[in-house]
Amino acid sequence: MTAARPTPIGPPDAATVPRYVNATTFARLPRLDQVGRADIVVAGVPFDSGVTYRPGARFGPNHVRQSSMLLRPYHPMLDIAPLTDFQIADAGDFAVNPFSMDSTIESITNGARELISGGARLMTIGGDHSIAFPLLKATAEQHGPLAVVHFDAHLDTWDIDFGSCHSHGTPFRRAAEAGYTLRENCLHVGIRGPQFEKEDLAADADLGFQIVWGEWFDELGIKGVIARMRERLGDHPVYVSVDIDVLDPAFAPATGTPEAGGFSSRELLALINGLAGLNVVGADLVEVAPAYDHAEITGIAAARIAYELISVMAVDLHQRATVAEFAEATPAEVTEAVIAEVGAGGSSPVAGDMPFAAVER
Ligand SMILES: [Mn+2]
Repeated sequence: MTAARPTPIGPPDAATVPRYVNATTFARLPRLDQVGRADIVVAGVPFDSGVTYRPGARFGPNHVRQSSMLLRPYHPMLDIAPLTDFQIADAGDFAVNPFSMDSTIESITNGARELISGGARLMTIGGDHSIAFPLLKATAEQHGPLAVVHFDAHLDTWDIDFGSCHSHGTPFRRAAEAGYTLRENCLHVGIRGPQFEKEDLAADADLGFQIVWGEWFDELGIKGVIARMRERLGDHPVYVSVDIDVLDPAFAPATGTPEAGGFSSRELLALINGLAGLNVVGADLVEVAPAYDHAEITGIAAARIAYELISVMAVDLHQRATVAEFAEATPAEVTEAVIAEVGAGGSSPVAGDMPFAAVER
C-alpha cells in the first residue's frame, strides 16, 4: 500500500518562503489541481444564507485560510506529520448561490461526492451550519450511515426556521430523517444555555442524539467527555461537525450566534485529540463570521481546530498504511483494533495514553 504512493507535496519551507507571500491556501498546502489527488482534501463553502442572526460566515473559508499560515507539519501529541506524511490539498471553494438554499445544497452535495469518490477524506470550512446537511449526505453515500459527534452551543435539530426546512438550525434533524446518521451513535457536545422549550430535548433524543451539556463540563472533565464520545461513536465511520460557537465568545467572538459559557480553545483541542484512533471519515468547521473578529482570535482558533481534525484523520490513515495487518482491513476492523488497544472509554488526550504517543508526560 505504501510502496506505490508518491512522496506527498507539503507546504513550502517556511525558512525559505515567507509564510505571508502568495495566494492563500489552507496551511500553505498545494492546491488540488497542482497535485492531482489527495488523501485529505480541504474545501471551503462560502455560504451563509441559512443564518438566523449575525450574517458573515460566507467569508469564513478565506479568513480561516489566512489565519492558518503558522500551522506546522509535525503534531507532537499524536506523533504524526499530517501535512507531509500524507498528500493534503486545498480544493478551493464549492459553488454556491446566495439566493438559493436548494441549489446550494445540490452543488455542495455534488462537489463533495466528486472530491471523496476516490476515497479522500474531506475537511470542509464553512459557511454556516446548513452546509452540514449536504456534506452528511455525500459522506453517508460513500461510507453508509454515520456516527456523528457535533460540537456546538446549539442543538441544530430544530424543525422549521422562518418556514424553511433548511437553515443553520436544522441540518442534523434533516440528516437523521434521511437516514444519513446512526441513531445509536450520535451526540452533541457543548450545548448550553437557554433553549426554546423542554420538548425540543425529547425530539432531539428521538432523532438519535445524546447531549453532553456544556454545563456538565467541570464535573466530567476532558477525560470524561472523551470517554462518552468514544463509547457513543464506537467503531463506525465518524463524521465530526464543529460549530465555532462551541467555544466561549472570549475565544471565538466572530460567530453568528454567540453564547456565553463555552469551552476554551485548549479544552476543545484536547477533546478533538481524544478522537484519535477512531475512523473519522469527514469533518466540517462552520460559523466563522470574520467581520466580528479581532486580531484573528477566532481565525487562529478555527485554523487550529481544522488542523486537529486533519491530524485525527491522518492517525487513521497512518494506521492503515503502515500496519501490515490493517492493509486489507475494513475501516471498522481498524477502528475496532485501535479501540481494543487503547480502550473505548479509556483514552485521555495526554500523549502517554494516546495510540501514537511521542511525548511522555
Ligand atoms: Mn451550529
